[in-house]
Amino acid sequence: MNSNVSQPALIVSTYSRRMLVKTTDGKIHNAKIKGKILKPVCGDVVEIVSERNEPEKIIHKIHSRKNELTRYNQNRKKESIAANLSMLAITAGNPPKPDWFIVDRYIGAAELMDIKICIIINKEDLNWINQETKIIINSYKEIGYPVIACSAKKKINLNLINLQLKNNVTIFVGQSGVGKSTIINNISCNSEQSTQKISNTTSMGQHTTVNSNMIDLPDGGSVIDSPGVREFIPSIDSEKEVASSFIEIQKHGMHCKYNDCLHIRENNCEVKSALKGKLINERRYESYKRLINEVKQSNKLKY
Ligand SMILES: Nc1nc2c(ncn2[C@@H]2O[C@H](COP(=O)(O)OP(=O)(O)OP(=O)(O)O)[C@@H](O)[C@H]2O)c(=O)[nH]1
Ligand SMILES: [Mg+2]
Ligand SMILES: [Zn+2]
Repeated sequence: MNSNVSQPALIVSTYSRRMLVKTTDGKIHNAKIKGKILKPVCGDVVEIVSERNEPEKIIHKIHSRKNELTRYNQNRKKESIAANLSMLAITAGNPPKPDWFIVDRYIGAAELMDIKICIIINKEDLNWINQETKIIINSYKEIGYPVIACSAKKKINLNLINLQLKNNVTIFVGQSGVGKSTIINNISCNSEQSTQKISNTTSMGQHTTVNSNMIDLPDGGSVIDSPGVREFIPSIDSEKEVASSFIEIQKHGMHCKYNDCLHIRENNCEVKSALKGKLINERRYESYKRLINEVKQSNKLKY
């Protein structure tokens, strides 16, 4: 490559400000970011240049994003986790004990981004899927979300996951330890990309993922492995956003008496009627109320 010519590349791995990028010829390069303002994430298309005698490429521009998954960091600033996605694979497993509120939040984030959702219930081999869990799984199916129960360890139903992921750009999210990396390692081809990860010396635990990596799938499409720390929950900002992130509540809410009905204390609320008629799942409605309250509280702190 002529040293000063800019060319597009895809961000395939990030660890702090160190990056791996893939150029259109399929080659992977180390890259660093020019200046302090740009914050590229996995899935970003960027512009890179080479500098004379420098092995690393320089990232100097990020192309506009189709969408991005965001969260609040410790300083309550919104930051991007990944960009240009078409699917969120929300993973649960036991251990750790599933937190369905986190699952609902992720579903909400995907709905707000208008991307596909796949719910993955892993570690089936440990026989943790009891009656209560089955009812929760069914409630997601009833809303229309695909749910796949699988075992990454015993390689059960991984073909069903592959079918969902085909030709999509998917990020795996969920609590730490649910098996996101194990699933991804079992469904992705052992490409140069998946083996060439940025090495990290500050690893927090045995296998815990600390960086984001994008890996190609054998049948087309790619997956992003992300760290699953508990605080890695997506950002949802306003009560209106909460309402649109629970699609079954939004659907019934369209017929409420008041346009700005939040379906909590209002009269003539169709969501409340649907709840009584068991057309809306009680647990999901509780998640909805909890998220409304959280958003209210955090907005109070902002002002
Ligand atoms: N029994 C059983 N164990 C599994 C299964 N999938 C993953 N595990 C184990 O669960 C542990 C955590 O798996 P990881 O794939 O590292 O989990 P993760 O979601 O990537 O975790 P973070 O990177 O910390 O977010 C490992 O010890 C895996 O071997 C499964 O299907 N069954
Ligand atoms: Mg991991
Ligand atoms: Zn209402």
